[in-house]
This record gives sequence, C-alpha cells and structure tokens, in this order.
Amino acid sequence: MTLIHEPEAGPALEGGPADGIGVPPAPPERPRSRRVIVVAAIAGALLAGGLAWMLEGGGAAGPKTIGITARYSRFEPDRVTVKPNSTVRFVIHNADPIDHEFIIGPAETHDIHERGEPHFHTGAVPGEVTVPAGATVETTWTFGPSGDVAYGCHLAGHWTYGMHGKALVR
Ligand SMILES: [Cu+2]
Repeated sequence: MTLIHEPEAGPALEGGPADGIGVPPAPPERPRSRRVIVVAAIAGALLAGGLAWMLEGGGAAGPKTIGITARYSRFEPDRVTVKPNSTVRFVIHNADPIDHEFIIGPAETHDIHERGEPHFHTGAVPGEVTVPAGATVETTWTFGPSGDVAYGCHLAGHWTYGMHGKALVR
C-alpha cells in the first residue's frame, strides 16, 4: 500500500506569504508630527528662557542697575522697587552745581550720618558714596528678605530739605 493522502503543495500555499503583498506601508504621518511637537517644545523653552533672562535684567551682566539723579537737592526717583535678597548697583549722577552724597542703609546708618562726620565717602563702604557736583558715581547694596531701605544725603540740611528716598523691597 502506498500513502493515499500525499500532501499537495498547491492549496497549502494559499493564504500564505502572498497575503502580505500589496498591503501599503504605514503612513509616515505619526513620526513627522512627533518631530514637529519636539521642535515646538524646544522653541518654547528657548522663548521662556529668554523672557526670564530679560526680566532678571541680564544674566551675565551682573546685578540690576538703578540710575538715580540728584537734582535741585532731591533724588529722582525717590521711590524704587527691588527684589528681596537682591544686590543692586546704584549709579548716581549729580546734576547740581554742589556736592551731594548717597547713603543707603538701615535707620541707624542714617542717624549716624545725620549727626555728623564723616561727610566724605570714598565708596569703600558699600552704600555710602560722595557724589561731587556734576559727577556720576556708583555703589552697590544688597537687600534683605524684606523691609524698605531709605537712601538720602546727609550734608547739612539736605535730608530735612527732602533729599531722601526709599527702596521698596517687594
Ligand atoms: Cu545733598
């Protein structure tokens, strides 16, 4: 006897590899849209970083600078706002024909200077400078976490006349 059912190659191939032929490849839309999202996220991060840099007043440029002008024995402006714990570079220009000084600090500092000497400040003490007539000088001051800090000129009669201002820590 011989085998009755010899496997036939024909029908066995049906539904085999031929099924995959003619199926179109997956469309490339998904990968492309993901790339667009990534690019947008990077652009957004750069924009946010640049904005923060601008709001802080300049990254590597150092502390924030506030310009103050002494004119007619008054300070302009006489109100500035600073961030808590920030270091500020004050650039003071004296537009008057007489000398002034710029002293910033706590009440005790102003009491001492209002009472008397010295009335010449080289800038060796942060926050205390003499501003000769027509000159521009600078000094830096580091603020605490809170508490407004006064600045003023203690040359005879100047504070009383109104030559003082206040840095608001906000
Ligand atoms: Cu003065």
